[in-house]
Parts: sequence; structure tokens; C-alpha cells
Amino acid sequence: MTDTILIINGPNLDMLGTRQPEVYGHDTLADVEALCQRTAEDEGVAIDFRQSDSETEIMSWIKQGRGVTAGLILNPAGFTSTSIAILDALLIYDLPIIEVHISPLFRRDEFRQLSYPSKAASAKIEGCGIRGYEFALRKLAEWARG
Ligand code: DHK
Repeated sequence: MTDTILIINGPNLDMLGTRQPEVYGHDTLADVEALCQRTAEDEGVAIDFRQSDSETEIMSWIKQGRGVTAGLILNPAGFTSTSIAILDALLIYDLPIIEVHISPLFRRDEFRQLSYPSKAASAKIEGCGIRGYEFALRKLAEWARG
């Protein structure tokens, strides 16, 4: 059994740190990766950390992760409320998935409330800032250990 947790970040998350810091904070995507790397080392797992603006690429990564990773952290970002195709890829993935959002979607725009990925997720963390990735990684590591 692999001990690699796949972490996929959706569109515009490459701009963390400069993008609406009042909503997403000042940490960059490199800071998120460093936090995940430290957490992974602490938990004794490996990570495969990625970002893409492409729905096609995200679907491919999810499907390629099937059977060769132990779990998935997904921040679907702007695809959250639009992509049935990503939901279908997540249903194919067939391993534990935690959906993460940096901001508290529950008190943001109405159009952000619908999440297709949630229908395939085991858990969802939102509004904890980038620490949400750490919490998700610790939970997936716990599940991977059985
Ligand atoms: C990130 C985005 O890019 C938005 O499209 C989502 C999410 C919220 C976040 O909070 O991480 O609506």
C-alpha cells in the first residue's frame, strides 16, 4: 500500500499571497506546500503536491492517482460549483478524499455554496486558512494507517 497523499490545487491558487489577501491570507502556494511537507514528515507519509488551472489536467491527475496514492486533498477552487466532470473523476478515484477551502465559503457568495466535489468527499474543511491542508493531511494519514 502506498503512503503518498495526492494534493491538488485548482485554478488561481498559484496566486495565493497576492490574490485577495483579505480573503485568502498572505501565505503563498509555496508556503502551503512547505506546510504540507513538514506535516507529511511528521506523519510519516509522502506528498505529491500539484496546482493547475486546467480542468482536464486535474481530472487526469485524479484518475492517475487511483490505486497508487493513499488519499486525496482537493481544493477545487473555481471548479467547485461548476464541474460535474471533476466529481465524476473523484468517484472513479475511489479512495478517501478531503475537500479543502481556505476561506469560509459558508458565509461567502451564494454561488459558491454548491459543491459538486463534496458528493465524493469523506470530509470537508473550510475557513481554517492554509492550516486546513495540515488538518486534512493528518486525517488522511490516520486513515491510511488504518
Ligand atoms: C478558492 C477559490 O479560488 C474560490 O474559487 C473558492 C476557494 C474558494 C478557497 O477558499 O480556497 O470559492
